[in-house]
Amino acid sequence: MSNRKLLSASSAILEKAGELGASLAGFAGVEDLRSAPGFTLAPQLPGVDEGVGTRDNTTGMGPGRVQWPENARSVLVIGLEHPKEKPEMDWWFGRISPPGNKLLMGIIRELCRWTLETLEINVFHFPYHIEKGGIYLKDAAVLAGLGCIGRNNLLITPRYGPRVRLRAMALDVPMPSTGPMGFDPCRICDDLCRRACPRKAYEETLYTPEAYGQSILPGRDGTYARPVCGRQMQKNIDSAKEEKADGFDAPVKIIRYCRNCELACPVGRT
Ligand code: B12
Repeated sequence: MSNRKLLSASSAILEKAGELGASLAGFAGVEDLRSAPGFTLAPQLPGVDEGVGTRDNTTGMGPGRVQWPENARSVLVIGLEHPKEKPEMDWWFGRISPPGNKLLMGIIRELCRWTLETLEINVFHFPYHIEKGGIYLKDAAVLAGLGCIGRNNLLITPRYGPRVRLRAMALDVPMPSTGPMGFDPCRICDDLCRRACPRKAYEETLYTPEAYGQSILPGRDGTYARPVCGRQMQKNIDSAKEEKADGFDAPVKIIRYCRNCELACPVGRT
């Protein structure tokens, strides 16, 4: 495909993503992602495939390793705003995926169908979990220009702050990257996110350049303790109560995962 055709396909896909309801969208290159910090660190992390939210590995890859679809050249990442005023977008209803994630899945499903039919570009809908064939979505979003990684270890976007959820698809053509962007709101903030953590997950520098051979680390400087955060999420599961909910005949356990580090972030608050 010529560069001109790629550029016009790229604009058409980004526009379609917006029409379908994505709050943000952008492209990143697969080669850049292969060497991005999350992709290189995860396989080195002890217990990366255990704990809250992990699934059985069906890729046959080692823990934390990504199984790239054959021929994937670029990735489209989309973000959907999860505002504080709509907390239910983020809730798990028993084992049923949160409403916000269902919306994201629907958008990518439709984008995949449309891209293949209209532009004749082969696509692949990434699942959420790495161990099921997914990718590290925050790194992909940064390289696609959606925002930066903040000191809370989340993607911070200029418009919505960290209050977005992500999903992605692969394309077998090299769409030009739409990022990264020069944006760093944490420089002028007093660590409101880190101070809001109920578990003090940002007090210990668990990951260092010496131990992991890279300087870009969780929470930027390695000061985000993933196992500690995971314990808070397990507590959220254990304390979930059965409640009546719209669309369910019988009461269902509603899991509300902690969001303190994202809700405390002032970026994008109107
Ligand atoms: C496993 C997982 C968890 C685990 C472990 C979290 C972790 N970050 O390690 C647990 C269960 C604890 C968890 C908790 C949460 N999660 Co979670 N989680 C995931 C999952 C499935 C993979 C994340 C992962 O393992 N990354 C690999 C590790 C090694 O890297 P990392 O911790 O992200 O650190 C890297 C980056 O910071 C990067 N980095 C740092 N600076 C820079 C700079 C540049 C330029 C670049 C390119 C990269 C970069 O380098 C680090 C590696 O060295 C993703 C979905 C997905 N498929 O990506 C969601 C995801 C990251 N989680 C998400 C959310 C919202 C949460 C929670 C707020 C809980 C909630 N209410 O849903 C907390 C917040 C935790 C936090 N502050 O990071 C969202 C984040 C959205 C956003 N705005 O960023 C995601 C993307 C899912 C989604 N629905 O969209 N999560």
